[in-house]
Amino acid sequence: MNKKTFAPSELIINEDGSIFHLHLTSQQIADKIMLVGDPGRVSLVASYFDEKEFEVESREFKTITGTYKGKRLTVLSTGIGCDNIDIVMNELDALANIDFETRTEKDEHRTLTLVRIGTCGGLQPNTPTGTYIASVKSIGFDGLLNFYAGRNEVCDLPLEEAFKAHMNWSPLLAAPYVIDANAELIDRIAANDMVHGITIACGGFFGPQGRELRIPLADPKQNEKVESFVYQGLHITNFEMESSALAGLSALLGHKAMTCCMVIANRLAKEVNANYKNSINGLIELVLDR
Ligand code: R1P
Ligand code: URA
Repeated sequence: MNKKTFAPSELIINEDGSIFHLHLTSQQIADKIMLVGDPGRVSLVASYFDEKEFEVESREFKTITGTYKGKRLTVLSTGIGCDNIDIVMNELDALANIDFETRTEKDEHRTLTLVRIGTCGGLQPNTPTGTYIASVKSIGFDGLLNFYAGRNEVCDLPLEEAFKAHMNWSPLLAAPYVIDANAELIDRIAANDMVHGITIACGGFFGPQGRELRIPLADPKQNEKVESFVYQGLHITNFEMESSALAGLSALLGHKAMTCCMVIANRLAKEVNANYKNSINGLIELVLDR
C-alpha cells in the first residue's frame, strides 16, 4: 500500500528538526500529556514533578517533560481556544505518528493520552465556584470538526439534532458538533468526586458564552435555553473553550482524551473567583495522582 507523504508546506519542520509551532521533537513528548490553557500553569504542574527532563517555550505553547512519581509525563499549554487545539493536536499527532525523515506515516500507531485541566463557567445550581466538572460530552460551538472527514462517524448525531431543535439553532452559526470524552479516562480520573456533564466549548468568552457587555446578543435567551437542555439525564454544566476540539480531533486521530475544569464563575449565581490561581492545585494533584 502506498503511504501518504506530507509536503514541506503541509508538515512544517523547523531547521532543528522540531515541529513548527510547538518546537518539539518526537522523543521530547511522553505518551501521557497534560494540557492546560495558561502557560503559567505549566510550571505549576511541573512543580510536582520528581525531575524535569526538558523545557521549551514558543508563543503560547510552553512544554515541560519530566517524571511524576516515576512516570514520564509532559505538560503543555495550549493558550486559549479550539483554533489552538487544532495546532496542538495535529502537531502532537505528527510527532507521534509521522516519520520526520521520510515525511510518511509510521507503521506502528503511537496512542497519546491527553487530559486537559482548565477553568470554566458553571451553568447549574450544582456547579458553584470551586466545583470540578468532567466533560463527559462536549458540544463544539466553534465549528472546527466540521472541516474534517469522518466527523459524522465520531459525533453523537441524535444529540446534535435534539440540541439544535431545543436552541432553535440559527443558520448563521457553525453547526454544533457533539463528541464523547474517552470513557476509560472518565472512569479512572473522574469517577466519584467530579460533576459529570455536557460542556459547551465556545469560540469566544463573551458573546458565544452569552456574556453581554456593550454589544447586545443575537439571541438574548441563549443561556436560558442552554441551562434547560437535558439529554438522557445529562445537563449542560459549563462553558469553556477547548474541550470539543480536543475530544473530536483525538477521536479522529486515535488518541484518548478528556477534559476536567474547575468552575471559576457561576453564571446563574453571578459569582466569580478571580483568585482561582491559588485554588487550582487541588485539581492538578488529583489528576496527577490518577
Ligand atoms: C478563558 O478565560 C480561558 O479559560 C478556560 C477557557 O477554556 C479559556 O481557555 O480554560 P483555561 O483556564 O485552561 O485557559
Ligand atoms: N473560562 C471560560 O471559558 N468561561 C468562564 O466563564 C470561565 C472560564
